[in-house]
Amino acid sequence: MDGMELKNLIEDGRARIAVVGLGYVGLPLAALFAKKGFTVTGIDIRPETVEMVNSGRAPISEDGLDALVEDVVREGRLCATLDGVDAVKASHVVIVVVQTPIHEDKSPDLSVLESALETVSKGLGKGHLVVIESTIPPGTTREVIVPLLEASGLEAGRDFFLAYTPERAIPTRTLREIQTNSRIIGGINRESARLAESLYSRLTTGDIMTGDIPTVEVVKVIENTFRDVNIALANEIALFCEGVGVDALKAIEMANKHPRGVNLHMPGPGVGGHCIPKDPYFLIGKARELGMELRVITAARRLNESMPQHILDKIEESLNSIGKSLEESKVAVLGVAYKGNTDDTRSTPSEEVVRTLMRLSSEVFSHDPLVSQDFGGKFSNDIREAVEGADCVVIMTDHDEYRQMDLKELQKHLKQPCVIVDGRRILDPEEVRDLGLGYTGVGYQ
Ligand code: SAJ
Repeated sequence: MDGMELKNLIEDGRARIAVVGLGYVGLPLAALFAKKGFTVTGIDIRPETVEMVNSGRAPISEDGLDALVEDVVREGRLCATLDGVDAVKASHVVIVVVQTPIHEDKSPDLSVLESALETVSKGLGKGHLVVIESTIPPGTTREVIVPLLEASGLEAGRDFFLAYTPERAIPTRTLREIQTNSRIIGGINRESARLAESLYSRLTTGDIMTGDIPTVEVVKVIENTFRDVNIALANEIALFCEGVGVDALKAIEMANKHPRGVNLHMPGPGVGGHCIPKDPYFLIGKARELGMELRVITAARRLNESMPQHILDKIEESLNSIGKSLEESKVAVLGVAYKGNTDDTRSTPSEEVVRTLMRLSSEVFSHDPLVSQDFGGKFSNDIREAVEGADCVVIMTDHDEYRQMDLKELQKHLKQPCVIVDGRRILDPEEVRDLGLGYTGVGYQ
C-alpha cells in the first residue's frame, strides 16, 4: 500500500489501528480512536488487562474511561489481545505507547519498548504506519527503534512509515486532553509526518506542529524537565520561606500577580508519577554521553528527590515540639497516590515517607481513598481507621477527599496533642490551630 491509499483509509475512518500497551495513555487513546469510528485492537502482555478490556471494563481509574470502554467494546470497535503479531499484521497503523522507566542507576530502561518493537517488527508489512507515543531519550529512534523495526527486512521511510508523537495528556484529565491538546509530530520523512498528522487530526482539535524526529524527541523531554525544574524552584522557595518565617504559598500567590509571566509552581512533598521524576534523567544521561554536565537540571532533580526527607524532618520536629518522640508516636499518612485524584502510585513520594516511618516510628498507618498500596505497612481505605490514636497526621496527596474532610470529625479520632504536617498545603492553618491541633506544612513554619 502506498501513502496515498493509507491517507484515504485514515481520512474515511477505515484504517485499522493497533495500539501496543493498554496503560494509562494507551487504553484511553485506543478507546478514543474507536469512538471516532476506527476499528482498534489493543495489544497488551497482561492477560488480566486484556480480559478486562474485552469484558468492557477499564483496569485503571480515569474520569469517563469506564463508560467509554464499555461503549466501544459493546459496539465492536475495540477489542484487546495478547497476540501482538497477528494484530499488527491485521492493521494499517500501529501505535506504540508503553512505559520507558529508568533503572536504579537512573539510566533508561527501554526493555519494554524493545520487546514491544520486536513484536511489531514480526507483524510489520509494507505500507504500515508505525507511530511511537512513549517518551524516549533523544536519539532513541535512530539508535534503537529503527534498527528493531528494520529487523523485519523492511526499510523505514521507504517500505513503512514512521512517526514520533509523544503523549502529552495529564492523568486525571486524559480523555479530555487527548482530544484537545496540541500535538507535536516528527516523521522519519515528510510523508510519514503528514500521515500521522492526518491520523491525529481526527483525534484532537488542538494544533498540530510537525518536524523531524530528533527535534520532537528533545521537545518532549524538555517539556517535562521544565516542569521538574519549576517545581524544584517552588520547593526551594518553600524551604527558604520556612527559614525566614514567611508563608511560601502567600508569597507565591503574590509573585504570580507579576505582569510579565511569573508562574511559580506549587511546592510539595516531592515529585512522583511515571514521567516528571524520570524524564530529566533522559537528558542528563544523553548529555553525559556528549561529555556535558546539565547543572541546573541535575540540581533540580536532587532538590525534588530530597523533599520526602524534608517531610520526615518536619514530622520529627513537629512531634518534638509537642513533647513527643518519633519512636513512640503513631503517624498516619494520608495519600499514597503520587498526586491528587489519581490511583497511580508510580514513583510516589509517599513510599519513601512510609518506608522510613516504618523503621523509625512506633506505628505508621497509611490511607488512600482511591488505591490500596501498603508498602509493607498498615493500610486502610477507611480514614478513621488510619488516623485512630495518631500523634501526627501527614498529608502527602492532594486528593479532593482530603481538601473536603471534616477536621472536627477527624479530630475525635486523634490523640491529644496531635500535629498535622501538611505536605500539600490544602488545609487552612488557622482552622487547624483553632481546633487545638498543631500545624506545619511545606513552606510554612
Ligand atoms: N507537582 C508539584 N507541584 C506542582 C505540580 C506538580 O509538586 O506545581 C507534583 C505532583 O504532585 C506530582 C508530580 O509533581 O507528584 C508530577 O505531577 P504533574 O501534574 O506535573 O505531572 P504528571 O506526571 O501527572 O503528568 C505529566 C504532564 N506534564 C506536564 O504537565 C508538563 C503531562 O502533560 C505529560 O503528558 C505527562 O507528565 C507525561 O506522560 O509526560
